[in-house]
Amino acid sequence: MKFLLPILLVCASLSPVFSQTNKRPNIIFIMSDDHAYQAISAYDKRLISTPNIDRIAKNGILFTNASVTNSICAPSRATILTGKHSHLNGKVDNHFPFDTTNITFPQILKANGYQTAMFGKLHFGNSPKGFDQFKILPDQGNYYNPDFITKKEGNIKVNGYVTDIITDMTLDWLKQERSANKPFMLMYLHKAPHRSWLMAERHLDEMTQKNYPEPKTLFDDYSGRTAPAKEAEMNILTSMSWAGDNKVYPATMDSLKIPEIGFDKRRFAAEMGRLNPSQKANFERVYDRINAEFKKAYPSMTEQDKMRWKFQRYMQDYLGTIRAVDENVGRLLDYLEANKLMENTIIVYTSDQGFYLGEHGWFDKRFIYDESFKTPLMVSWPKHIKPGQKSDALVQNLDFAQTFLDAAGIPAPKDMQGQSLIPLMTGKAWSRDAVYYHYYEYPAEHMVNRHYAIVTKKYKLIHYYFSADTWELIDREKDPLELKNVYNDPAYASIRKTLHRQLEALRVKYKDNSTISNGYIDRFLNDAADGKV
Ligand code: SGN
Ligand code: CA
Repeated sequence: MKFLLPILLVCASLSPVFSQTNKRPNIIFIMSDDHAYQAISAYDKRLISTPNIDRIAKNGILFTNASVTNSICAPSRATILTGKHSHLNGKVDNHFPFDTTNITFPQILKANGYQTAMFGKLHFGNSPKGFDQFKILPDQGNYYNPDFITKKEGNIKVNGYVTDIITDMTLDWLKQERSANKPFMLMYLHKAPHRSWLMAERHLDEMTQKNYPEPKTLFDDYSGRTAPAKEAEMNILTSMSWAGDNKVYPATMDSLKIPEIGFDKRRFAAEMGRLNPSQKANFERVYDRINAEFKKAYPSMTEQDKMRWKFQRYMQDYLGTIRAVDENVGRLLDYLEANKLMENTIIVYTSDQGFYLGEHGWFDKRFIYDESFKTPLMVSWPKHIKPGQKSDALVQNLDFAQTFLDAAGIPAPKDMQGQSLIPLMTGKAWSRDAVYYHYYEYPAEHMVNRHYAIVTKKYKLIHYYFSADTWELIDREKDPLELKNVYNDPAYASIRKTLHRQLEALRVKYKDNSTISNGYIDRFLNDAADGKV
């Protein structure tokens, strides 16, 4: 054996399978929840500086036209894992569990020798398949002292701040559980910056003192588009809650006779109820001051002033949560650098969708207008992707599964619907003229009507259906703020015709022939009757 071992090792190193195994890259998929690209300095420096997230773009490629197929949490995650549009993987909305008979890319990687782990938010209503290890938040999860569902220890509660905890779990896994003999695929999935925007205690003082530039369309009156934009319940002034979101104390609301929006006070109480006494004292120190200032200012505020005040409060808290995401991404990158794990690791930073930061007067997502249709995406892989690149290619969350399988040298199942981004990222031929979008979750919170659409670099052709039946055509070059529907403008007659033809072709290509999908409405009404929604 003493003599045999070196021979075996030499033979093994010459065997193509072994050497290929050795070269297979690690994959680290970092995804935040509701992280708008406007809130990443690699895209836009006006709101916040995110030096650590930006490191990934500097080391690799930044996509300026990345988008999702259905701008809402669990459906986006299902599309990422399956490489299929919502109508085929079945996860059209947030309400019902993911169908675990779907084949996901982590299952395929694991079966092909990858070590796999997931930490953070999944939001599927069930546990992920294909993972050697996972610790996931139940449902949306909580910012403070969160519970986790774990593969090996059952349900646990961890004290502290969620973004730090998810990172600790991720680093612990890299240090203690990662096998040196296998490539790994790690999903590091933040809850932040999802609503209700509770930042880490250490950022409270700094982040609640700032003032932010307003977007040009903060006071959009929705007159240039068809009915769904106006009907949506996403306007900061009229739908963002005073207590639950903006942290106006219920007692302050009572003293000023401010009516509740939604389950305003109950949501606030639920959030604060999770804090331990020292966390609570820290929040109160800061929010006492804000409440005192607000009490003085409120009586003379116009409706416009209220909108402006709520926008600033929203930005302080939302961006506050991103400070911890950026710091923690930095901790992970530092560890990878220090342990020589950068070179052959594909690192992705993205979000499950974009988010409105006051554009069109909105918060939340769901619509196909740019800020929520597009999503941040940057990828580094030093051995293969030249640093400092920018791409405006029409890439989507639909493409991840095939990209990762391609990088690992594994053929993708024929029924996956995306396109590997490896050729595009490594300077080879890649093309796509248009992408397809379909949003379903209606009637539901925020009341964004169902719609499907085709998007090219120049245009969007959108069909709102269900409670509306309207078409919109947006000229992305002439109208980048997306304020004007030109569907009925005779100057666009021939473009409209072409886009209709292309949209029908895309629906055939992606096998989407339904508008009312998958019994959603019946399930929704049943749940509503049972008081579940
Ligand atoms: C919660 C939020 C909504 C948000 C959905 C979906 N309301 O219900 O504002 O749109 O999640 O978000 S809250 O009052 O509970 O905060 S997603 O990212 O999971 O799709
Ligand atoms: Ca989300």
